[in-house]
Amino acid sequence: MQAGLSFFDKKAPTVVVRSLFDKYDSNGNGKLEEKEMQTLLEGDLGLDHEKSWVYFLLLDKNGDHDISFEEFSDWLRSEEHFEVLNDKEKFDSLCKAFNYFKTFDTDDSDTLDRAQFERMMKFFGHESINMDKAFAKMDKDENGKVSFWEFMVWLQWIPVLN
Ligand SMILES: [Ca+2]
Ligand SMILES: [Ca+2]
Ligand SMILES: [Ca+2]
Repeated sequence: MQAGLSFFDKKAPTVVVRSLFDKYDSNGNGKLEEKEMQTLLEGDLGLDHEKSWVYFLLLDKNGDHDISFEEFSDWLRSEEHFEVLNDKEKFDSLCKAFNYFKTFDTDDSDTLDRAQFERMMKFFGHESINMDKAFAKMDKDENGKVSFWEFMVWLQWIPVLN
């Protein structure tokens, strides 16, 4: 993990971010899928498989199971420096949140649709709120589903990248 930290830099020029992205995009399709991110997170940064998977979903802001260049760039420039991964307490919170999230993700898509969202909100005690408004607020990119990242932004248990 030590070596990897050097490429986190808020001011990293786009060309540097791009060359890193291209390096891991081994099939050259312009996005980093799970396997390619495993090379980075597990192979080069030394995360174990569980951490790598939860972290992958946290980086996948729109929840489509690919890391786009934009998502990759947001991450590298966030200066988050694996804070969540290196802090056991924070990572435990992340895992706990992930378990909640998956409880309501009944179709195992790693995103919550409108109905799943409503069940989740009721579980958290938000019975009488305007569900449409609340959904629109949590679904930051307005793609009709709540990603794990959007959920974590709402939950505010730990600081997550924006
Ligand atoms: Ca790829
Ligand atoms: Ca994505
Ligand atoms: Ca969304």
